[in-house]
Amino acid sequence: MKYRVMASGSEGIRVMMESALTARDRVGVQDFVLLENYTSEAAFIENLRKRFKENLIYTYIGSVLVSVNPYKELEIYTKQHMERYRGVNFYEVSPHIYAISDNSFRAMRTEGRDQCILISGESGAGKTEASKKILQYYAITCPASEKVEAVKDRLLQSNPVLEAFGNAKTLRNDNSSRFGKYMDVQFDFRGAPIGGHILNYLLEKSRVVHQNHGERNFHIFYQLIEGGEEDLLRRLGLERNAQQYQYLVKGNCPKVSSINDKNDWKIVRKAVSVIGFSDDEVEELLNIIASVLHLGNVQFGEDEQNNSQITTETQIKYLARLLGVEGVLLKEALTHKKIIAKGEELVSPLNLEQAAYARDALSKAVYGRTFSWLVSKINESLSYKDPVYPGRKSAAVIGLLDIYGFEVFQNNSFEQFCINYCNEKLQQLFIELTLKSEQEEYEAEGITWEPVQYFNNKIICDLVEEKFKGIISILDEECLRPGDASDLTFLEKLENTLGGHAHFVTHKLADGKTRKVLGREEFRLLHYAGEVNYNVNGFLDKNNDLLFRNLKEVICQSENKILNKVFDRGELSDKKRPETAATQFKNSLAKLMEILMSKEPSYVRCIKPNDAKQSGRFDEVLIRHQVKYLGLMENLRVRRAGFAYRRKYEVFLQRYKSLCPETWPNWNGRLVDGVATLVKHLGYKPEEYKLGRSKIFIRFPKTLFATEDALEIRKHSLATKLQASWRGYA
Ligand code: AOV
Ligand code: MG
Repeated sequence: MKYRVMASGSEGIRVMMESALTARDRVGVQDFVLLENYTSEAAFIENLRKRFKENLIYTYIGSVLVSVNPYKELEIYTKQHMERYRGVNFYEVSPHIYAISDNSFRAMRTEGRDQCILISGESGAGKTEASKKILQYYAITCPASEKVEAVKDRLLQSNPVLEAFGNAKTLRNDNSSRFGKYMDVQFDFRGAPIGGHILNYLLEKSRVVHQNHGERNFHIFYQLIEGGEEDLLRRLGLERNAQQYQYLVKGNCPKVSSINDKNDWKIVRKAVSVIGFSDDEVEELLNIIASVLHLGNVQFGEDEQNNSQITTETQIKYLARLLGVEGVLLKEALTHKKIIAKGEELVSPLNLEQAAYARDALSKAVYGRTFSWLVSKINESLSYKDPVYPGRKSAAVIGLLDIYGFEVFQNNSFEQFCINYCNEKLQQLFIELTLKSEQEEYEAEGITWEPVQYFNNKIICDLVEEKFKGIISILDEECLRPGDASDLTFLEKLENTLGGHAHFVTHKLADGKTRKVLGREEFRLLHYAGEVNYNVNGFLDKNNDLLFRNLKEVICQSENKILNKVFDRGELSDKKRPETAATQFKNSLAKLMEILMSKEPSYVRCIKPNDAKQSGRFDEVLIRHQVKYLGLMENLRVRRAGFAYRRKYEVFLQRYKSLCPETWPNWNGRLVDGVATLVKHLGYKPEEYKLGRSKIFIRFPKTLFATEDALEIRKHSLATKLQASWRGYA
């Protein structure tokens, strides 16, 4: 900085000084661990900024990859780049998503342990792009055979399909994931990808029937309308004009400059055939998508008794044909409600509002379940079957987690509540696995060091999920309570139970001085990533997620094979109330945490550089906020206060024993003594390492580099000697 100020008077001097600046001054350090002033947030951000300006979007904190969304295509994802990272040690090449991918892959191969790569960051930060890059890396660099090629294709092609049906334009991201995705890539003993399995989490179904201003419905609707062939649209009874469809006009945003729906349609059509959907399945799938659009256009009028009546016969005609149901029954079910009380069927007419509600509930249910079918269909196509031993599982897996990022809108509802809760859980896992476990490991190994303080968001996870007094429990209680339960009584109960909690506020509890007063229907959660106000309107309904019985009956009779599979008649006789949406989500997240805990994790922490989705803009305030809540400074301090590398004694000795005459070819004493002898011979200085109970801890990466280099040299000179001796024989 000083140089620049001095030089500003004269261009000549400036250029000279500039060229005198080392590359490091210009591009910063590639691992934050190497920052001199590593406790300074300003230095951290400055390093990110320098690198971002040079299109260096990746930087490490030890083994954690920090990635800043460039919002432009960079020439760093070519095959040549992939080759550069293949089989190369983490620190020998510049930071890259491929380095993380390769590192996990090699760890899986050498240690035989399942891996997972956890990608986090707020909405639009680049998680989905990162996960796609990782998958591409495996598809291109891993060993292949004809059969494996087909699997690789299917793995890659699953993305456009799932994105078409599960992603949408939001105000935060033009291609926002509206479902959570965890994908296992399965490898065989040679390291070839042989299959995969996807777990999906809570799709934001409400988007099917409503979008906020400036947002869109799921991509597939626009793709079909823009790209669908003439005769296909004719068959489906659709017009090539999104404005015609009530479900597509709510956000007043039919076209997005960054999206080419027509082209995407072609990509998706190709992808479904690669995955192995039959023509019939594609037809039935599109029938469902078109039906949802027709359902949205079903309108109601009122008779003299204020009972609803359908006024749009054409839609019903199409619906009956596309869904394979009886039009009369569908009409009846859309305007009446059937309940069974004391073994007797009671049918009552619906008023206008109720009928619209029933129609939307049907659209959501149909779309949501079709999405789950889609995932199971993809899983079928990716599933690995050993040709010789059908029951045999893959040798190991690498899991990729790409969920919806933390999000705050003007109006936040049940969906944001679930999404942000999910992000809390992921942050909790990060804390458990990096900050906490790192410190615990030092303790267990008897290594002395200075503990680092960090904010543990467990308190917020508990606030949401604790039994009996967590928000989800209280919500469920209201959902199950007969009588006058409503969104507002839910809010009241929250106030009574959680008032005083450090991370929970409502208008009654806010002091008005320090916090903006909230609306009467709102509660605020102080998330690890920031404050979010949630409007309770619709919480009970979305959590109940119920479909009127007679609509279910009609759909269960559908001739559409997909619907027939996903709406099971058994449900109609099921007396037990299904789990609420939030509880299902909570349980599925708990299972996900278990899966992730059982694997060796790597982390990608994505940062969004600005809210305008623009390239080249580095909004410091926004970035500082993310650096803070992602806990990157704490992450760095733990890393620096500690040791960059740790290896079990036996692993360390095994790898490097050839470098010391006393440990080569075998060391017969205690492992710790062997390692001590070895590092003494290698000239490690006392401040460079520590010996724990079962592991050696190496403070700086450069120490290990030097040792790796020595090993390379030795291997090389051995090979040269061997060649020379062969030549001698010849
Ligand atoms: P997200 O997954 O983190 O948000 P995406 O991965 O969808 O965010 O990224 C948002 C957009 O940023 C993409 O559509 C690209 O235009 C751009 N982008 C991200 N990463 C890169 C990259 N490495 N190179 C070029 N452009 C990139 V969300 O799913 O909303 O939480 O729910
Ligand atoms: Mg995404």
